[in-house]
Amino acid sequence: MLDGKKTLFSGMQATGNITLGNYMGALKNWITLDEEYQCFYCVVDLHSITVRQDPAELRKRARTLLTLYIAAGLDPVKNCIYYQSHVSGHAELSWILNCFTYMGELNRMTQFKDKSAKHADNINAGLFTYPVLMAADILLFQSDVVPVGVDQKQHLEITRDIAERFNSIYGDVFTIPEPYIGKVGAKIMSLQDPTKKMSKSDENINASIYLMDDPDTIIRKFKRAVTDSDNQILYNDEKPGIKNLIDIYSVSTNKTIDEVVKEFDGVGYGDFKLAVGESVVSVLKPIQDKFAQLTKDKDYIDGIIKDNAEKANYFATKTLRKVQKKVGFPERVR
Ligand code: ATP
Ligand code: LTN
Repeated sequence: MLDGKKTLFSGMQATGNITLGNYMGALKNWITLDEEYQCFYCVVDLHSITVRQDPAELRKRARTLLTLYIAAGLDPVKNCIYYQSHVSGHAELSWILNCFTYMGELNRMTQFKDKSAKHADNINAGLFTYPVLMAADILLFQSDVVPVGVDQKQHLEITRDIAERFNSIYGDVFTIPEPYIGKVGAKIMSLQDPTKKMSKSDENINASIYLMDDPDTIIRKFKRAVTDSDNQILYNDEKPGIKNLIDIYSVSTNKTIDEVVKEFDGVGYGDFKLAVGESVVSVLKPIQDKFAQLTKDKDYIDGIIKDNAEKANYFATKTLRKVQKKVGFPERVR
């Protein structure tokens, strides 16, 4: 709770080109929440360097991601959209929380296991303590709600555990956050291997739809999407490829799963894939147009970056000072 309104926090890494999975699992659910909540949406660039990055590329991607937040419909006046690296409280609180997190807890994190298998040559300490930084992001703003895709549920659980542990020692310092996971679209799967989640770090570009893909590319990728061959459009786990396409169509058109299954009863896979592709084009085209328009206005985006970093810093400092006092750091002399 901040200034009498419930608080919401979420973030994305600028580690690659943002995908339809990121959009449907996270970003789409962020729009329209600003009436009810005080919203903070961060580009988590500190998290990004847990995997080696090209500096110029990271800077460019971070700006693209921040601009995409706005292009997708987040109003930057009502929502605080900023870079994590511009608010030093994230790193400072993260250090403190590291001292309240057990190695055993971090050892259980599946994302750490996955990422360290993928980057066996660079299993750095930051990758291991990544969830603590994420906990700091969330707790710094006394967040009540955190909208994420289902893959982040475990990180939310450890955040709650750390917050409860801290509160049990020092009193009610942190709000205990709840995850907010959308019903449909919480896990969009790869178009090339529907048993794996669509991921921006997938090397196969045909496995993911990127938010910046042009209409022809989108249609082509859907046409090539891996499915079974029994040509029946049914929603069940034995048909992961078709199930994924039904999910995508359902999110794109705001129709229920039952409505979609009925609509495509007796239709062949070719026509169904085309319809899914077209529905996604109609969702992404307006975002792409808005993005193109926003990138032309450098001063406008710069202004948002500056103003929102100040706003985020203000709230972050409030929590940080309270925590520093609780753990016993000396008061600042004014
Ligand atoms: P990476 O491939 O670099 O691990 P990622 O594509 O998993 O990245 P993140 O930046 O880790 O993306 O996630 C941003 C947000 O998007 C998170 O809330 C995450 O839960 C959500 N998300 C990521 N992939 C999917 C997906 N396939 N379906 C639904 N939500 C997703
Ligand atoms: N770990 C998340 C990104 C992330 C995040 C956060 C999400 C970092 N800090 C705080 C929600 C709240 C990911 O990999 N998707």
